[in-house]
Amino acid sequence: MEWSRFHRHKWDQATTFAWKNFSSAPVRRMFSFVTVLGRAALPEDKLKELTELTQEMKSSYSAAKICRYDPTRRRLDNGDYDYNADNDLDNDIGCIPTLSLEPHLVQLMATSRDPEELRYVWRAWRDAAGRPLRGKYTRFVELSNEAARLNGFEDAGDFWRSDYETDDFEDIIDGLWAELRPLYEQLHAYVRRKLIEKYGDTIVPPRGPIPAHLLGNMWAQTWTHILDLTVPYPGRPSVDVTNTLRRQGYSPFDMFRLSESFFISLGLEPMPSTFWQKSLLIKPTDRDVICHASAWDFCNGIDYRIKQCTQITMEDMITAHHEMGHIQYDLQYRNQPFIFRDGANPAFHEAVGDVLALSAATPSHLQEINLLANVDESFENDINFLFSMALDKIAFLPFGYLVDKWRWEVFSGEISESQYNSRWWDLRVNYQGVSAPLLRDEDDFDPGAKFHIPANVPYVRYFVSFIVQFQFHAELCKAAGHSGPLHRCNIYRSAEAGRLLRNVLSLGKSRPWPEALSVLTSGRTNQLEAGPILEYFEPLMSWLESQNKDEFIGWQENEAIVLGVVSSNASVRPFSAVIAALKSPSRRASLLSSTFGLRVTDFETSPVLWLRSDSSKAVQKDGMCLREPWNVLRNPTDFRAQKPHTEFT
Ligand code: KAF
Ligand code: ZN
Repeated sequence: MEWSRFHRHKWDQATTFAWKNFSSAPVRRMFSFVTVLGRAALPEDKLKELTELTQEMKSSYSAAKICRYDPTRRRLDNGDYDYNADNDLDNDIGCIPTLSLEPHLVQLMATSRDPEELRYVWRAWRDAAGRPLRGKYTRFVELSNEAARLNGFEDAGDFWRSDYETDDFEDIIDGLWAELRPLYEQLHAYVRRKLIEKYGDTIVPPRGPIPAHLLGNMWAQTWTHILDLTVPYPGRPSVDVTNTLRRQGYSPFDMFRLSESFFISLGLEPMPSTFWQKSLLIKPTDRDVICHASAWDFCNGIDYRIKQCTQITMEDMITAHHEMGHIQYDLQYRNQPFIFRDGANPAFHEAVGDVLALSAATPSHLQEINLLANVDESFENDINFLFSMALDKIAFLPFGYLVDKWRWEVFSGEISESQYNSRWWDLRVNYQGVSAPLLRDEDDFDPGAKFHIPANVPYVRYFVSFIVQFQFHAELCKAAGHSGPLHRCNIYRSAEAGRLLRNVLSLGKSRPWPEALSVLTSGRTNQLEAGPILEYFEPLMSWLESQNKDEFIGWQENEAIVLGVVSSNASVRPFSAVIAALKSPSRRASLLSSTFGLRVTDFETSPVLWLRSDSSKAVQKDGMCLREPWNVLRNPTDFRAQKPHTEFT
């Protein structure tokens, strides 16, 4: 609040100038930033409400805990876990929710290979963290939009996109995704096949989206934790050094020191002493803290801190580099005027640490720092390495895109409150090709179970970061004199690479980001380009294509047999109801994940009710199998016996 008052005061002063006519471009640029008030434009009472709302959402998310999985809990006849019984997730007698996201659920999702347990955890987390936020989020959207409009933007999404200082930002993003989608689809098809080998084709549909609980991550956003199930050439040294870190007795501090030493090797800044004194690198046991990693610049030139509930894993070692990248950027632009002490755009800020991690995670570097032994540069080892990088960098892309696609549409009103969850799942299915492992409806609020939604941190920055970091990597490798394939490059100890990186970072936000890219590329380009990330993964792309020769690429929505069709104009939007039965519960649920906002009850005993707006794809006659986007169930007679459910007409 105090900051808002101060900001408004500065704004009052700044707007008295006819700054658009100033001759100095940097000064005009400064004014263009100071004269945007953001949420401080709201009247005091609403500003207070919005601030408190954000705070409440964040604390609620961070305090969420769930109960341990109990495999003895009641099951249905078909062996499916009976989630509706006794509401036992909420009030199970004797159950005290003790498991928190970090570290328990992160680890569970990463290591459990029991689909029932995974599905329980997946659901329980969304019940605990997402659902309670739904009402608050609706109000939050209203207030955010109001603030954005007071600043002259169309809505809060428009305001967020203005960070990128370009009118065709959405087209740029769309174009990049179109270039990368074929690679994603190849990875998706290959991983799906491996998951079928593990879990069988009743859980994983051969031509459908992948159930979201099987990918080793709570949001299916990166898939590195299923490397053991998917590794192209098993029986070779694992590029995941988690066990080695533990064996060698690494502490969280050691991991950050290791990361720091990479920065120093490039001639960049060491962390100031206050960083080591004041950072919180281990989760405290006596209170709830916001565990999601973050990096803080106290803007006084001395105090910089990281907060991270660090576990001894390779993933957290990479995250340590990521967070330290934020601090390094802060340090590099600290001599800029206050208003320019920021990333060229938000994606640049997210990219810095990842750029170093691209080198730090190479087998040759891990070998150099004694975390990996005997990896020769064979084709098979290269593919194993590239594949593990793809489970991180390529698997992430559609998620990095869709989170804000959802929010932009929510802010613009294109997604109404009654569609929050169903539209979320439309995007999840369409972009990621993943499906909910069980029924979702509009009492759920699955977007809210991802940190950045309650914490109100824009997300497309990570999508852009994942692209631009490969542009950085390519240029720094060139500066370092690297020859050979891009994925083998390691810039460790290259003063030249360090100098180039420093030149870009020290600009802060003083110039528009295309100019920063121009500095990076010695004038070759000032645009975001997918070329370098595609070049990096080219050997893997060819390999995947050959592996997927007989594979169905892409995904159709799940398979169903239609038992009946009913229509209605009674609800807010006209819809058709398709009564369908699915072969397995998980398929039935993922099918329902793209419903249209009506609650479906009694779904355990009755055939599934599937709702679609009438504008969408064709619906067929009773008793027929749907074709696109669904295909024929292999054994439809299983379901013929079931009576169509028509009480919904
Ligand atoms: C990135 C890399 C690998 C995997 C996945 C990601 C995406 C994303 C995620 O879903 O986990 N990564 C993060 O959220 C890392 C945290 C952070 O460093 O980006 C952090 C997010 C945050 C936390 C609290 C308040 C605001 C933002 N960002 C920063 O700490 C930060 C951002 C800009 C400048 C300085 C620091
Ligand atoms: Zn970050």
